[in-house]
Amino acid sequence: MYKLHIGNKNYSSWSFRPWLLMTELTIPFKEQMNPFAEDSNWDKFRSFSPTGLVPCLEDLTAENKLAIWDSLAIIEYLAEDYPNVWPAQKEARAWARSAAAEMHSGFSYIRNQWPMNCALRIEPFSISSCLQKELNRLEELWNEGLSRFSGPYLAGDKFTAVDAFYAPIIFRFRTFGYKLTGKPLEYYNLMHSIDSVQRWDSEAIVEPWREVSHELEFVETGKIIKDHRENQPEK
Ligand SMILES: N[C@@H](CCC(=O)N[C@@H](CS)C(=O)NCC(=O)O)C(=O)O
Repeated sequence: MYKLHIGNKNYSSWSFRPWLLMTELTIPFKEQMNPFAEDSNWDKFRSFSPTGLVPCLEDLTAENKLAIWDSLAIIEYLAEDYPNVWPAQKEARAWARSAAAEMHSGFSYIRNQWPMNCALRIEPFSISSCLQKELNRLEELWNEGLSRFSGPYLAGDKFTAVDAFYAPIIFRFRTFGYKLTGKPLEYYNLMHSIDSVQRWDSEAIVEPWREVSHELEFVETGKIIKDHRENQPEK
């Protein structure tokens, strides 16, 4: 049995990856929500995660207490017992691993300039050339996977880890109103139709917490046109 430590569903894109993969592949786990603190998470998160970051997976069946920190390491750990984490075909598996690694270590402008916030809809003031370059690369990558492995998922006919890695992007694109066409649009719609994606989304917008640094990430990015959180804090 696993315990998956996650951060706020509204903000934590890294947490969303293993949570979605485990939920979609029906890998049993206990979810441990750790809301972000206003000042520092270090002391609080260090009780379960050596880096003080989420996500972190605890394997409760391991003889000695075993924590696996970092989303990519978590996914590889799960893959040792669940072969359907990655595509079955070797070429698709290599492509999926490369694409997941690219997201893990790249796309910094998308990740920093267009943060994940399930509740908000934003009109961006502008799109920098660096951000546009990454958006173009991302669409190229999605087009390649969807054509090469015939869809409807990025590396073939089944949801695998590479889809989990790109899942936060579909919330970012929705927030910033980024328009897709063709195969990437079909993929975007498919991902939004997945029950577990909808579950994360609906649980995100009823969270009671507002963490100031995450809320302020958008001030310089664009104009907030809608906030879907039902339980707005009292003014
Ligand atoms: N590379 C790490 C990134 C983890 C990460 O940055 N997590 C953020 C939340 S999405 C966090 O825990 N932030 C808390 C903090 O910075 O205090 C992974 O893939 O797990």
